[in-house]
Amino acid sequence: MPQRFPPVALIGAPTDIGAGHRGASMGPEALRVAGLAQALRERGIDVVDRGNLSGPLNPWLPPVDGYRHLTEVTAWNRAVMTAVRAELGAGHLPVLLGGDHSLALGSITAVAGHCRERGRKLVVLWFDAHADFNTSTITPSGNVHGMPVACLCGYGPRELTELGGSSPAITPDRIRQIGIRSVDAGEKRLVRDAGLDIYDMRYIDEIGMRRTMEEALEGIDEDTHLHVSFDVDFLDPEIAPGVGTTIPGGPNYREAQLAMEMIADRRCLGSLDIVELNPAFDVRNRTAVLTVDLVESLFGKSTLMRD
Ligand code: B3U
Ligand code: MN
Ligand code: MN
Repeated sequence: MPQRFPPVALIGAPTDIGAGHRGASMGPEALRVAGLAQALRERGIDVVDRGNLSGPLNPWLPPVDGYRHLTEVTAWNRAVMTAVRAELGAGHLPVLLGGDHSLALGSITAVAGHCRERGRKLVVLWFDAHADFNTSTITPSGNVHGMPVACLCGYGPRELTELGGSSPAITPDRIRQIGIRSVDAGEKRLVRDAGLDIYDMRYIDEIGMRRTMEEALEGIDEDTHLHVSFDVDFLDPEIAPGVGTTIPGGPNYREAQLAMEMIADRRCLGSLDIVELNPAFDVRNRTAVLTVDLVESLFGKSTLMRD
């Protein structure tokens, strides 16, 4: 039996407010042009595209007290949180089209609140080349897209850690990070202290994507709300050049597909972020097209063949 998905709501957040390069603001449109809604509809899923949220422009200023654009980042995340909360409340599956990864703060804060209210278990799978666990004192850049996991776990400015009221939004044991291969020196220490569950590229090289995903998916069942936060720079830059910060040595096409397919098999995807796609660095929209392909697998494209 193919999985029945609730209606999917696409929410565009066209901003690069937390990033170190301009251009992720064009991500939502690139995903639409690559046919995201159509691809999901062809899978029999109801899709409603809510269009784009609005928020402040990127003033492109240097960091203040360790943060670039904190006021604007907060405004965007409030908008994202409100939109994601509304979709979850209506029984929909929100898909956030970023935008840079700082926006995961808003979406995961909303998801965590929803799970708390409903007494549901939450697991976040964080696909990324980076741990995104910096704070204002250890960040090399001040860019908030390098900080959302730390903020969600309570390390950060009150504007962001208390976005949803209570802090922290989640505890580190809710998060499993996959594909990590670029962690800053101070960030490494903090990640270790917080006890984050990290399946880095070394681990994937050694035991393979299949066993990595089996471990990352352990304990996840149909009663779990699974949130996937997919930073496109997780992928190897050979196949996905359209991101601001390419880090060599990422998963190839088959490994990425397998990861998505193994998630689909669990049948508990509850919400999704697609972030850091940067069309300014892309080649003929191929990274957006690849991302749509992977999202189709996440929604069970190849499961049919095995049922
Ligand atoms: N860790 C670095 C770089 C970075 C994090 N996330 C992205 N880049 N995309 C930083 O600036 O925090
Ligand atoms: Mn990221
Ligand atoms: Mn990243």
